[in-house]
Amino acid sequence: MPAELSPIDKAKFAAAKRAVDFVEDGMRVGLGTGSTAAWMVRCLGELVREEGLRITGVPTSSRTADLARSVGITVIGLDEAKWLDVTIDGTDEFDANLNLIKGGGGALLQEKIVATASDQMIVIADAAKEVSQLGAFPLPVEVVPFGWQTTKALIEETLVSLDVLGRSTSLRLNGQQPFITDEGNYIVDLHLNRIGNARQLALVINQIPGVVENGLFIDICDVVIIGQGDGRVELR
Ligand code: ABF
Repeated sequence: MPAELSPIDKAKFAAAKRAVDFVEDGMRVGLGTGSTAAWMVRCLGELVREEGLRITGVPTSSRTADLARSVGITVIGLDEAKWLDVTIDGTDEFDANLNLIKGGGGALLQEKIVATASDQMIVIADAAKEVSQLGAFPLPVEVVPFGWQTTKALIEETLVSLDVLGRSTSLRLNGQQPFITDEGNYIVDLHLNRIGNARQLALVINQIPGVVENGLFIDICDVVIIGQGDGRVELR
């Protein structure tokens, strides 16, 4: 373990280190985005460089692609890989059913496409990401820039019709400008406090024209590896 890590980084590192045990020679691996996933990419890079592990990585963001190349991982696109053995990614929240809110880092669309195209999705998280009910973390929704205000209004109407609590929405900004995803889209964050029926919400939001994808990952994750500040890990 790298020296001088804060307890939270020790937890993220511990989860990441355990996750790479699932990666075998010759595998095609989906590489997640975020600070926890970055530890996993570094750990995989070490195995590639020092133990000759042969893998190909499919990154879920331009940031992860840059990091993966810099640590010696061969990077290919999803269409070249076609199907992946495993994807390892972080999360913003997970619940007891291993359902997730993702997308705080803005990469939810590629993350969902890549995870769905994998035999197995492993999530790595520190213990603070565990919740009894999803929704305290704002739910990211990726929308196309054309007519985004209309799309945002339709999302708000939908929340009212579903009687979802909270309901405030905000366009994600990067300084004074809209945050732009790798696909050139915007993100609307939904401040809901808690989500009663995550499966229904995920389906209904995706039916709104202008919505590309939402950050609810329902029945996609197979295993969560929870890291603790003292380096212990727990698998769910
Ligand atoms: C990605 O990175 C995202 O889906 C999630 O939003 C975020 C988690 O970041 P971190 O690991 O830095 O907490 O996994």
